[in-house]
Amino acid sequence: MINKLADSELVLNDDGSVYHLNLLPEDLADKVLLVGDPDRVPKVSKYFDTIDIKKNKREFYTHTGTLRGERITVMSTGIGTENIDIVMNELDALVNIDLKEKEFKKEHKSLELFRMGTCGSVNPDIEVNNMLVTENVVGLDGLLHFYQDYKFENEFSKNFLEKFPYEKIKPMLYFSDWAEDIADYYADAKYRGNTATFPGFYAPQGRQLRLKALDDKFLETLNNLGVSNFEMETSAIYGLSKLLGHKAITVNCVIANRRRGEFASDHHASEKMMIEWVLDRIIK
Ligand code: R1P
Ligand code: URA
Repeated sequence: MINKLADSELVLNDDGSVYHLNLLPEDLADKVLLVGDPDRVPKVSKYFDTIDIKKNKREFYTHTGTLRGERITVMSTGIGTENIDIVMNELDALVNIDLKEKEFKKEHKSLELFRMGTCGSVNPDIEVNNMLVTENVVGLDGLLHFYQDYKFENEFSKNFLEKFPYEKIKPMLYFSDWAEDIADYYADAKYRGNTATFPGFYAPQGRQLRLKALDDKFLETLNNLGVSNFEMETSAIYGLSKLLGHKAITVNCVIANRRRGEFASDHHASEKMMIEWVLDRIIK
């Protein structure tokens, strides 16, 4: 493996910060909350005791400070796994690459990553305004096909791959390797489930406005294969965390029940409830 990275591969800004996140190593805490919506960042950091760093570029907004005395970062990722590709690689570079020398550090550092997002349930019994922790994730987005593979199998993934009927979509399955620690943080989440991550919000998630989706029975088919909810980031977070040696766990607030056609009546209130719920649990 080449150790010294070329300027075109590890791109830095003039101040030495990583290209898209616009952060220096000292701007980042070891505990990082990942949220999709940039507007959610101040809604989270307003609970911090102090906010010491505020930086942004494009859709990536970062606030770092302390909460109950512990250092913590909240960062927006925008929508989708292609943004997570950037977030995960640049977060990892901040802790595991010497940015001045452009060389890999000898000691590996593992970050603790907490995605806090919103999702739609495809199990009619999973009700809106509740927290759902992702144990297994099915990536239907394709990002991880571009990385070296790793073999992961459990009962859920074997059954899913055996029965998945859509030939042109190539699923990749991952799981939270933090499963044993989930109990430490999120033991009282109402739901634990298997999430599917998609490269879009409409037809990829079976929504049909003026365009027809792949299959009218898409939601039922995936639910019958054990999928509980749909969103747009977790496969890349779990897959790249596994490959890069970080720990990640996703909690999504269910804001849509797709099978019953319901949407949370006040999704700002749902978001606030989720933020308070997560912050109370990840830093006690
Ligand atoms: C779609 O509206 C967005 O909401 C969900 C999806 O994953 C996608 O990013 O997550 P966030 O609420 O974190 O943005
Ligand atoms: N986010 C998604 O990606 N899908 C939903 O249905 C709701 C939130």
